[in-house]
Amino acid sequence: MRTLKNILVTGGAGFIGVNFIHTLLEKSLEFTGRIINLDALTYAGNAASLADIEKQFGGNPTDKTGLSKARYFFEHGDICDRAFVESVFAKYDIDTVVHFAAESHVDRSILGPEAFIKTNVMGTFTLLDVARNYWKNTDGTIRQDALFHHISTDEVYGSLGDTGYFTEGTPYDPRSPYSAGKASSDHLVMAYHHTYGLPATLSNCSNNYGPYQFPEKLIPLMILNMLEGKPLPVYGDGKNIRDWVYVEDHNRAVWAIMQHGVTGEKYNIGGENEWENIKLLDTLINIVSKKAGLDPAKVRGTIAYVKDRPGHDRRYAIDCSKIKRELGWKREVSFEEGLTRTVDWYLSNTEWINSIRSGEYQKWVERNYGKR
Ligand code: NAD
Ligand code: TDX
Repeated sequence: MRTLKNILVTGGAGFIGVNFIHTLLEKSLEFTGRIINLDALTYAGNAASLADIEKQFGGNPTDKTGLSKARYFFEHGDICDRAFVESVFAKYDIDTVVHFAAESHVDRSILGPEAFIKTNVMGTFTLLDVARNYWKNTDGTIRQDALFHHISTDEVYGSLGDTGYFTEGTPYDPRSPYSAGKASSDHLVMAYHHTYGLPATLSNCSNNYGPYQFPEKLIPLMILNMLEGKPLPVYGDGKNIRDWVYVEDHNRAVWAIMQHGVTGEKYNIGGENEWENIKLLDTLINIVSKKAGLDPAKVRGTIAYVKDRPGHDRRYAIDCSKIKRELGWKREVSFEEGLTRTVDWYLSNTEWINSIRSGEYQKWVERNYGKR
């Protein structure tokens, strides 16, 4: 088992990163080290999601009394900014990177691909190169007790027909600017492993859902639109299929890889839980209606079939037998349970939602950190 001390979490203010930090610090997954969250706070990052963590574990690294006990530090900045990333490695003596930071929404990548190439490709390159230099031994080799874990997606494998699954050996066939950028970053990670000996692992996960997800993605968007009586936009015929995994199950898999995964290996993570979008929406309508006292028939009446997403991948389905077999991971949260927890979270976190939807939160970021 690896002993991880100073973990740099990139994108720790985003959906999966926030959940990762909560899980690691609050559920004591045999972790006693420090977390350094490096995040640019784009529209998708939210420092408020970690206010409780900041309070309980936070500290200022320059404050001598804070340094001894604090286990959580926030560094605002861009992964493309080499000098900044180098300074963070040196300041905290980083020995582990778990790289979540990315532009993550497919629809935005179609409207404006540039930010995706910058962050997902150039940002990943910058991090890899800084890690390679920082972890270099005097003889030019790279220390092997460090780790760079890269978070990727099942979308790099392309689109499936009615049958079959993505395995770790499935050739890459990305079809959106988002997945092309992620595929590119995956190749860079493996290239740094093979060429320079960088100790790296990689995971490709299916669609996540759970608390703190930005309400542009299918599940939170639909929950909030139902509560606000807005139309529920379904792309195309609604029969595209995604494999859904609860965010905590994904993060436990990431942690298992970080502790026990073999460097140079990639691991698929999935929920073994395929749903047509329209059937998922039907289930969600039942749960939300019951909890919020809405009439499900009326809510169903607000479903609006809209123009399809260009190049919309038809089906994703992950074969995750490798991580189950080799690292003993398995999904713990059923879809019913996970959806119920998610709906409960969106019903009780109105302040978080309102600050995002009203634009107040971005104004706060600009006041505190300046415009990006
Ligand atoms: P998200 O969009 O919710 O969060 C991304 C975070 O990265 C934000 O906090 C944002 O501020 C930060 N960020 C963006 N650009 C940055 C930059 N240049 N420098 C520093 N920080 C920057 O994304 P998410 O859903 O939490 O996804 C996290 C990772 O997991 C991504 O790499 C994504 O590709 C991958 N992934 C996501 C899913 C999913 O269903 N959400 C599934 C599989 C893999
Ligand atoms: O309004 C909508 N209507 C709709 O029908 C939205 C936002 C989505 N959809 C469809 C498109 C997809 O078939 O629902 C499905 C899920 O869409 P998204 O939530 O946008 O996710 P997806 O495109 O599948 O990508 C997600 O999973 C893989 C994440 O956003 C990626 O970051 C991750 O890599």
